[in-house]
Amino acid sequence: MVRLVLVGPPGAGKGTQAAVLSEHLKVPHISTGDLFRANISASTPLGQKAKSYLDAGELVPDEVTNDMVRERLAESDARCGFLLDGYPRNTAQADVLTAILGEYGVEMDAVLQFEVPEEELVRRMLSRGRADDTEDVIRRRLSVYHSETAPLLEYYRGKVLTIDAVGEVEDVTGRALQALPAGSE
Ligand code: B4P
Repeated sequence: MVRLVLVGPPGAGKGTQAAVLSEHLKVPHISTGDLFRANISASTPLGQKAKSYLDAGELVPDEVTNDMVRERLAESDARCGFLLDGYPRNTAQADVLTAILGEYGVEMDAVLQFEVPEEELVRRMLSRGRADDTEDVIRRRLSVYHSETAPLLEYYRGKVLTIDAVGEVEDVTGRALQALPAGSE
């Protein structure tokens, strides 16, 4: 049983690694980006609130995101661990996550930080070509990462495991699994 947060700039491969790691570690993969995109595709009220923010590369307002995560973490499969991909994205969200986990009497085990040089991030996102992968929006998302999300590394000081995320997907997975605390699998 392990409770992990994945942090990294847009395009670092959080979603890619989270999918593989959740299989290895047998915990659910909870991606706020995927939850927003599913709600946008289904035109739910939540999706309608989130769409303009994703389109602009801005963070969706914290109250919308926090409520969505609180509901997801209340599901029974999250009782035995989880892998949070893309949440928290700022220190205010991290405070809410700490409070939610406190209600269950648990805390995060570790934060995996994926490091990739900026030119490689841009190359990956442009070749992926998602709706929010245009040059202007990518630039905005990178800037939001540096100002809003990078401070989480200080917030979670002592729990951060830094992974070199350049190279083949399976090599990055191997590095992440090796870095995890004993007993995570
Ligand atoms: P996310 O969905 O979290 O997306 P991301 O950061 O762009 O991508 P990720 O790092 O997961 O990269 P991926 O594996 O796909 O966020 C999108 C938007 O949602 C945000 O801008 C924001 O608006 C909103 N949002 C999400 N969470 C939020 C929150 N908590 N609060 C507020 N708003 C929130 O990989 C990228 C590409 O690289 C892929 O094409 C992949 O195939 C490729 N790749 C992966 N690993 C590779 C490797 N080792 N080598 C080469 N290519 C690789």
